[in-house]
Amino acid sequence: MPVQLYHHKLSAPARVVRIVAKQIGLSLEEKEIDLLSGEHMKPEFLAINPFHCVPTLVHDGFALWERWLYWDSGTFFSSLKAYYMPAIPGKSFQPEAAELFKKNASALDESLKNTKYVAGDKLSVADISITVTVTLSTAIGIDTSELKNVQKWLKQVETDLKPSTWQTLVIDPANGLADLLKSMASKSS
Ligand SMILES: N[C@@H](CCC(=O)N[C@@H](CS)C(=O)NCC(=O)O)C(=O)O
Repeated sequence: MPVQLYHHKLSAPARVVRIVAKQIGLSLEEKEIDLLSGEHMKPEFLAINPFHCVPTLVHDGFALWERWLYWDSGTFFSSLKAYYMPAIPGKSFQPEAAELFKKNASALDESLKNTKYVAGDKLSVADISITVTVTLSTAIGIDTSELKNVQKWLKQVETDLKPSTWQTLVIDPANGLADLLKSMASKSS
């Protein structure tokens, strides 16, 4: 069964995969997704990749898009920073970035329907990275309590961490940063 690549010919990250495949001699069955007409938002593609982006590789029923640490750093935590960073020079929080963050959190929730941890059935660094992002968002006041799979997964990560780590390295510093940001943002209003 050939490796399938869902892509768009003008997509920069999708071209990276196509270039690497050529370099290593991997033949791909390329399937173009029409991003402009919204084909990536159709149920058929969402069933493959709930994050609806290209490039997406599929092999023998296994779908792979960006890895979780990359997603947290490039997409999820970035959307949280876009919400709160303007407060640091004393401006206000950016509500439209919070909306984007919540959309990303919903896609995470969708993915956690199928797996115990973000990357499968074992705790990984990606769970810890994404936990830090979600708990910081909660401390800052972005409500994701309705995301049941995310909440269940957070409880699991809390249980898995060594005693006291959750409080001292997850919750307390998140609240500390949130308090600082709120005081800076309020100075601007
Ligand atoms: N960090 C991702 C970015 C993927 C990405 O943003 N792809 C764009 C096309 S260049 C896309 O599919 N956008 C549609 C969407 O995200 O809904 C990666 O490198 O794979």
